[in-house]
Amino acid sequence: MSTDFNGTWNMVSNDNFEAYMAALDIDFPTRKIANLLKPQKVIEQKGDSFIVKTLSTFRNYRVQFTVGEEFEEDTKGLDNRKCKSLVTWVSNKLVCVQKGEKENRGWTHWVEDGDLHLELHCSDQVCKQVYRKVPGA
Ligand code: VL7
Repeated sequence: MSTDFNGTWNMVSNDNFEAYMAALDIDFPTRKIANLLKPQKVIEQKGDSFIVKTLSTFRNYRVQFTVGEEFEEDTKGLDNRKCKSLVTWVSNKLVCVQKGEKENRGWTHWVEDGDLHLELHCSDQVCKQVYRKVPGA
């Protein structure tokens, strides 16, 4: 049995997000707005099939994938790049490699003590986020 990521999760911490956005060439005013957000993750998982929605008052982002199947990702509304993305299980972590113009781009999700953890990396920057499950949602 792999980890169950299903649910609605609210952000409780967000470390180094601004530097991660700068690594993605996000402009200064957008970074200042985005850095104030407390996004929500809404995850729908059926086996190895996922829909991950990142929702905020400023912008929303949705990605759909199956573990082990490379897909074309268009980061529309974020840095607007195309990536060839692949998500795999590495023990109980969901590891995504986003191959494209930016080196060393990807993310890792896992559940620890009931919280959803996310590490986003690009070039030499790592952003660490934690989300708490919304009961009953
Ligand atoms: C998605 C944002 C910075 C642009 C707006 C910020 C809006 C809310 O890819 C992500 O998550 C994965 C793993 O859960 C699933 O897609 C992170 C947010 C990263 C990068 C770009 C700033 C403008 C934030 C959408």
